[in-house]
Amino acid sequence: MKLKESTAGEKRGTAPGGGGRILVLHGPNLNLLGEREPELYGHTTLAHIDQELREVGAELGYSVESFQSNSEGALVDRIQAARGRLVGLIINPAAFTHTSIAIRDALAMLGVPMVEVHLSNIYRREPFRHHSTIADLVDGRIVGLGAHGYVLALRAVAHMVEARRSSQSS
Ligand code: CA2
Repeated sequence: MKLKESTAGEKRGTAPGGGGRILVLHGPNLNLLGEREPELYGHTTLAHIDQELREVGAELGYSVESFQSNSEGALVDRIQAARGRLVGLIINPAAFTHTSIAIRDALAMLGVPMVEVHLSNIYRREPFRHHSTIADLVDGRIVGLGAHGYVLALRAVAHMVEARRSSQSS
């Protein structure tokens, strides 16, 4: 009986006694953060952002896992692999924000709280950056606040996970 409970918990990304697993996805070129174009994207590296998210996640009781890829297919594969194994998701699809129906379709199957993050204020930039294929699918969006936007997104996802749990248990 005990074994069965922990297996089910692991599958949906809920460690025993913990808040669960939150996945952070970073799209193409974000691996270069802090190295190029700091005037647009800031000086913070992706490794630093991921480290901070793990630390804040641990304080909130969540395990935070990050994944970056320059490939649309790899991001879709990672989303599919996460089905049923996480409690929330944060995504900056980078350039795929404006083009990818494949990422949108994969995210639509998850059924967990999701927040879209952009480092820059995409609405102050070229018109082609104003459209996001996932804007209406995600629960919330944070744009233009730089690296701090990810921490805000993490807190928002944790808040939604907890609100969902308390409404399910009442
Ligand atoms: O503002 C954002 O977070 C973006 O998602 C960043 C994408 C851009 O295509 C979106 O329109 C808005 C670009 C990410 C490129 O990242 C770089 C990082 C360092 C140096 C060069 C590119």
